Amino acid sequence: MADDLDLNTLGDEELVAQMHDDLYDGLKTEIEDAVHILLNRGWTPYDVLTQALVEGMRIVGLDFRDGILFVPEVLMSANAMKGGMSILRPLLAETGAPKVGKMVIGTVKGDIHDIGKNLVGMMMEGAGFEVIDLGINNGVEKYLAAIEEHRPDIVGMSALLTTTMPYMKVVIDTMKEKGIRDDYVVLVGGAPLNEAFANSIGADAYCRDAAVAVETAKAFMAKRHAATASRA
Ligand code: B12
Repeated sequence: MADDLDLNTLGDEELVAQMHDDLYDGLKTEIEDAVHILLNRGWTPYDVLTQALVEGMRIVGLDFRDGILFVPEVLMSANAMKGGMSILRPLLAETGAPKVGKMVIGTVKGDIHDIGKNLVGMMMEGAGFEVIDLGINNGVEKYLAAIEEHRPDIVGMSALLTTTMPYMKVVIDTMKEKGIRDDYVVLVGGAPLNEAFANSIGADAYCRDAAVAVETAKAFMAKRHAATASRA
């Protein structure tokens, strides 16, 4: 962003376009300022997240794919995105509603991508779920320990690399071996996945984005509650 540009003087549309540029350039402070400005103008946290941040990151992703941006630059963008997300996170979680369910979520072993996972976690919190975030690079033992400790309803795994997505099957197979697979709903996501892959590894569902993750999780919770009620 040019030093003399005052973000406050921009209209909403221009400001969002400027945020896409600033995200591209990895300008964290500018992104944080712009998030505050939009919120002060009455934007919902969800709209700021999707229209300004997620859309900006999508553009970064395209140029990374095409070899126009490289890892250090994308890291700067990711850092700027996280700055914006940390402002929105408490606002999205502010529902005050009783907890709908509990989710353990993590990125699988060998994979350090966490923006998508974090978004899913934030949106799930916003929808009333308690979320235990295991972070990145999780081996099967981490998932098992978290399942044991937290007894979640849902286990979520994220993978952004074609080389790491097969690891999800390792986790599910180990759950089967231990006889606990059917006690949990397993949701998987990440850009290289699809429904066929999720079915092939024995997951309950693939979710293409955070909004679908929330809908899917709620649907599974409704089924679980119905099943518990019919047994009672
Ligand atoms: C940002 C980024 C990085 C950053 C990550 C920073 C961070 N803290 O996450 C950095 C620079 C570190 C990075 C590194 C690498 N990256 Co990278 N990265 C990306 C990029 C540009 C964007 C990913 C992203 O954040 N998207 C935005 C979020 C919002 O979307 P999302 O992750 O898909 O998540 C949504 C859904 O998938 C879903 N979802 C995701 N997880 C889950 C989990 C559950 C449970 C559910 C229900 C849903 C769900 O909901 C999310 C929200 O809507 C992608 C390109 C792309 N288009 O995906 C490449 C990409 C994933 N990276 C790629 C590569 C190759 C790498 C590196 C190997 C590069 C290198 N040569 O070193 C390393 C790998 C390091 C490692 N071991 O993990 C490739 C993967 C290719 C492949 N087929 O495997 C991609 C596709 C780029 C490309 N086209 O070449 N990367």
